[in-house]
Amino acid sequence: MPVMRSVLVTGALGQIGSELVTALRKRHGSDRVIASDIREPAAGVGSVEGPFERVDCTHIREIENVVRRYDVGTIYHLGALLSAVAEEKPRVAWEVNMGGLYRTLEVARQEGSAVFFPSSIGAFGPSTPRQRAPQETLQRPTTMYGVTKVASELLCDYYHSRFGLDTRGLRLPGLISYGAPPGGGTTDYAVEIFYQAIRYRHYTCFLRSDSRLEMMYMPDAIRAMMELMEADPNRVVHRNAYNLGAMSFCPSELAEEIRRHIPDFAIDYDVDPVRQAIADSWPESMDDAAARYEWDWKPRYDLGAMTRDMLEHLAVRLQQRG
Ligand code: AKB
Repeated sequence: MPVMRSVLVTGALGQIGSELVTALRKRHGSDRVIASDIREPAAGVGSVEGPFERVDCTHIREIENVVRRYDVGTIYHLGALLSAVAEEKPRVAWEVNMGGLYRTLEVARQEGSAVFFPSSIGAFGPSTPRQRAPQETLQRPTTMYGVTKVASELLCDYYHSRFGLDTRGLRLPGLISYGAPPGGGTTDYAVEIFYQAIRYRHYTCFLRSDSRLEMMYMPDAIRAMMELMEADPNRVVHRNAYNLGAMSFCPSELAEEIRRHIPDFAIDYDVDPVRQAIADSWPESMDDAAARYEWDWKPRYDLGAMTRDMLEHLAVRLQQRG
């Protein structure tokens, strides 16, 4: 029987990476999944019980060394800047998001590894239909984050058609989780609100009350990434990248849902013009029919189920932290 090649996760200490590493280690065994990040892990971080390597993805030798040393067959390349930070530092965003992906693809080409990369709802812009943005549609984003996401989709397509590389990606919506916090995204409000609701029964939101966006609970997103990478290659047509959806809501609706569990929870608004402009340029929802048809994607959490689960788990976590 052939020995399974290892899996490498870049950006493993981030919001997605920390949970993806845990899920992959459950599936393939701890020593088969290499966590890597530009930062060193804090002692006692659960997701790094297993091999960890410090890797700066803008340095090709650092990726190459790890991929060769561990015989990596699949790379989940998550190391990237999110939308609001990318607007603050567009030059760094280009270097990290594009430079990191380009070098990862080059190493994957040399070593015959498959690559997953996270595109985003941010790959769309104001000229994209706002409701149920189609799988194939206009993509003219107005943010540096969006520019890097569209360019990444195209670069992954190029490596697939030109070199036969197995590249696959998802246009992720805003992700909600109680593990590692997101850093510098436009949809981060939908995570912060839970922390503030439990701690203070109050949250000041940086987006307008009616800013509707596509969202997803992290367990669904992690399952989607793993299912996509395991999907039958003959069925994977829209590989770079699939629209992915689960629920679409605005801050006032999320607050209403939280109030079902915390009746005295209050929300007010202090709109950040930068993040509001980013949100206004994105569609409110995505049509994920291609993912459903080509690799049987189906979300498990809607707004009600996600809110219940978030509040339960986060309350326990915050109590443990004291
Ligand atoms: C962000 O807000 O930047 C991300 C995303 C939707 O890509 N969460």
